[in-house]
Amino acid sequence: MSKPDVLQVGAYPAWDQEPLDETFAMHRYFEAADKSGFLAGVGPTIRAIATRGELGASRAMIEACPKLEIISVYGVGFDAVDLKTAGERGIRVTNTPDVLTNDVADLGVAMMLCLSRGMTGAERWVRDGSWAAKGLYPLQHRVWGKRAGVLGLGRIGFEVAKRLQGFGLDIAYSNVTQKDYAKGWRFLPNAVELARHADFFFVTLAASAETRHIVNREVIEAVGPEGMVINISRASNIDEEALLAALESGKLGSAALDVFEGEPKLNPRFFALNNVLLQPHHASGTFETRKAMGQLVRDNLLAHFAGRPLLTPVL
Ligand code: 8YV
Repeated sequence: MSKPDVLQVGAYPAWDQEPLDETFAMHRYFEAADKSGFLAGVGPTIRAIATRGELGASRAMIEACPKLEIISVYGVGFDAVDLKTAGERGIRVTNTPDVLTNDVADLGVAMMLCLSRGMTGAERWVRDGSWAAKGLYPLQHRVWGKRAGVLGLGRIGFEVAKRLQGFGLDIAYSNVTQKDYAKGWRFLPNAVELARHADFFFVTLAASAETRHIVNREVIEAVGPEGMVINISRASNIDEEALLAALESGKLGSAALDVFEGEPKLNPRFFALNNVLLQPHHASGTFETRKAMGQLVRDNLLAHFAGRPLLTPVL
């Protein structure tokens, strides 16, 4: 029996690519010089799309594949998949939740600590000889005992809040609904009130058209000149122009960011700032987690083609 034809939107590590190649006829979209020509050529044979969270599957890509049955996303965020088009055609969609939740939460808390305590500058202070030449590193800001706001108490937001408890932070959250598992954390009804509460403002909600720029200028300025925004969700959840303006003017104290509009090409204004921590969208980027994500991508595809229930369906 011939292998199902799968459109591979982005690169995967060798430990994922090999089993995929063994089981499926993988068509490497990301390697094609003429992507629209490539899609026109292979699209009619494609039964599945294997993509990544930040790459998704556009309406045009889906429509170029008339036999498409399933879209398997390597990542928890499926905001780059045109769910409306997929839903209209009864195309299944899967993602890789849970396996990456703790890594993403770990990096969010690590970013807060690293930026608040000036750890990247301190590393340079040691390495460039400043410690010996100039003495003590400049004082930074403590984390423990301050106030945290978590915007979006889903899987990742919940794990972030759990970790923050260990630092004795006064935790509040905002979410579309109050969560009974919120363990005594204060519920605040919207992002602005949460920002007013927070010294550390975590953006952890799933991105969608409805959440675009939910962290707007008003919210950013409510976090304030002593506050920090930490984004481990999607850049689209924050008005990046307003964020840059507030960081440049001092209306926002600092920002720790793992995601950016236009990534991996950032707005160069970020590079002129000394009150930001910039990370390359690697919150789930550990060997252990990425191997689990790749396995889940494959297991969903295998389940689909075997007629078994999908492991982690979105649609
Ligand atoms: C993925 C992400 O690792 O999970 C997501 O949605 O954005 C990341 O954690 C990334 O998309 C993999 O390429």
